[in-house]
Amino acid sequence: GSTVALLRDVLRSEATASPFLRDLQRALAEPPHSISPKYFYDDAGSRLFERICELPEYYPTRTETSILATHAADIAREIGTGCDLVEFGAGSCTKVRLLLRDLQPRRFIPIDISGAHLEQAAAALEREHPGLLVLPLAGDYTQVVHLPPPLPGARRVGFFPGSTIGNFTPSEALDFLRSAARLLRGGGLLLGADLVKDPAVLHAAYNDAQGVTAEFNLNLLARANREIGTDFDLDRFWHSAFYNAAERRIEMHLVSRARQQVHVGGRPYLLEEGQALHTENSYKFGVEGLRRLAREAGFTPGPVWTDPDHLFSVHWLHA
Ligand code: AVJ
Repeated sequence: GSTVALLRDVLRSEATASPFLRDLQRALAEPPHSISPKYFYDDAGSRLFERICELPEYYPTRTETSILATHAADIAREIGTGCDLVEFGAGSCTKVRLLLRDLQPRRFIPIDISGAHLEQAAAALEREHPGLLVLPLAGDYTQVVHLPPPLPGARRVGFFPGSTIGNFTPSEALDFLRSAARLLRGGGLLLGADLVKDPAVLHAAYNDAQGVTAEFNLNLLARANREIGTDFDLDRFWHSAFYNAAERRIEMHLVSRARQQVHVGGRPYLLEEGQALHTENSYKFGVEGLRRLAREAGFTPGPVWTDPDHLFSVHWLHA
């Protein structure tokens, strides 16, 4: 009996050693029923996100890409060549490619939570740019980042595109920017931020006709089934995304279609019909509001680049 009990305890503590399991249990057990969007990005989720970036309704990627392509020379003139470049949440390293020719960094350190995806992207980048030192770091940049010491004489420059800053609450964004300012002291941060706009445009971007965003959202449950042995029936949840104007954010939720029981880490959880698991916030910004936030975090805001329709903004912030 006691051997079995001991074994059960070991298995349980091993099971709860998974942060995903722990966070999912917490989200189901008590309000606020919310979980970090970082759990979207396993390999399947990273691939789904790449498909989102190509959707006709999802304007941010296309718009930021055109801003970076149009102003690369200008941006490089502000930043200066020869920096030690660090990207937070680099994914497939697509956007940085637009800057490399003009920026000529001495080294590129992409950080991403999706390790296998990152390794491939880093290897491809090194093949395309012989002479560029690429040092991929697999990990969660919302936790403490341990960077190698900066190259002698090179300023550290951060790159945080995609408006991923919008995934943080305002106070988390301030914390993140504060630590970034500390990490990048003497250099700066090139930051992409999505702008407040017509709610209909926002709504369409997170409710695409092909249902890729829905699949991306539901992948959180599929991933839980694959990795931590949960028993979610994906057909019993629907994708909800709407603009919360008061908070200036898109919210994504997974809503239970019926009263149902699910098992997470061996424990049962009862979900009511209509009960929502909040999976993501995507805050939208005003140019001035973002500069104010950056200043509060210890940066000195420099130039801002936008597109003609003012959909998206790219900020150079001196650290
Ligand atoms: C990667 C956080 C910038 O908020 O627009 C896309 C993620 N979620 N569609 C965003 C996302 C749904 C995206 N970020």
